[in-house]
Amino acid sequence: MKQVIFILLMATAVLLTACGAKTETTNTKAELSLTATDIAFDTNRLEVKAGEQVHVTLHNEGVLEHDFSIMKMPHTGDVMAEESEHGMGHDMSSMSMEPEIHVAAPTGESLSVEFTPSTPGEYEFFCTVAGHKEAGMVGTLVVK
Ligand SMILES: [Cu+2]
Repeated sequence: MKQVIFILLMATAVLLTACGAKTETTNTKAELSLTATDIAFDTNRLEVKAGEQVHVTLHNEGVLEHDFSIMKMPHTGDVMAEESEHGMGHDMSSMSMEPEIHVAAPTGESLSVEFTPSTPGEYEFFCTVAGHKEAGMVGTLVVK
């Protein structure tokens, strides 16, 4: 008898999980990760869908500070960027304008930024630290 109850409980759990999974698909989130080293990103192409919430985690495995930035990209809602507890290591005052999407990770840290692109297109992402973009820390975020 105990076994029957156990099986019934298991069946209920499976049904509940199935329902839960269904509601989750209506609120999809694209999880992307990017690793920065000195001086490169591990990928130069990221693909997401318009209207989908994107969560990008930047893992800094280099000894320098690196960031993930997009100067201009149409998006809906707020851009939520994590900030390091250790403060920002680089000065961005030399930039003529602030990037709309920006997350900076000091060495050894992984920090993320969340945003929802609204318009299909190709947008450049890069590291704003002086000289890094020129050294190859640049890529394309493709919004489909
Ligand atoms: Cu960099």
